Amino acid sequence: MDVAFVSTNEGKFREVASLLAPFGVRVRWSPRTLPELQADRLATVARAKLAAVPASSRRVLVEDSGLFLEAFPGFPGVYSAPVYALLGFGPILRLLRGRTRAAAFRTVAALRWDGTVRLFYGEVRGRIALGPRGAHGFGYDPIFLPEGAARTFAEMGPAEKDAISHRGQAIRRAGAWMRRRAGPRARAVARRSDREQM
Ligand code: ITT
Repeated sequence: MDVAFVSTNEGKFREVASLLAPFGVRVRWSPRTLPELQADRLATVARAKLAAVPASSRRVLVEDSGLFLEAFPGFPGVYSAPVYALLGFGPILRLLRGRTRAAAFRTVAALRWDGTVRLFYGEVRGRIALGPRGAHGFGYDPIFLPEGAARTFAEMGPAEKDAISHRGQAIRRAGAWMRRRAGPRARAVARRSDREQM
């Protein structure tokens, strides 16, 4: 089974494609810019992105993610993409001097599947490193240390990040739903592809 993933972010696409493969879901990347509603919740933005994809696309996945700093509730949050694009990490590292470095990444994935719309959530808690480290991943990965880890997401390989990340959790939930929804035939194909990977 196939799903279109609409996003301008190639880093997200790579993660989503490898997260959905074990569920027997092939992901086609549609790198379109969708209008981003100004709203204070990821779920509202994710729903609005999905609503902007023409109804003729019957199986579509989008997601909205963000980094949330405990010291500054809601920031950069839904504004994570423009804050990163315009300012990078510098201001975040400066703002956190002398404050709690606790943070979380959150994802809300929105799926349209043959007329049904479903949302799936994921969160990983952690803290902001003192400075950027590592070369993997994208966006804020070099400054995010997931709880219990001594390495940033950018110091981990993709599989290690996927196993614990906000996106990993949300997209695996979406994959499990699609597999259940698609019925026994698709489940058999997914089992075959699992065996082929072993
Ligand atoms: P689309 O809206 O086109 O999907 P985008 O990059 O604009 O792409 P978002 O609006 O969801 O996506 O912005 C989320 C931003 O948060 C993203 O651009 C990164 O800067 C950051 N971000 C989200 N997930 C991340 C992750 O796993 N690692 C590092 N940074 C992440």
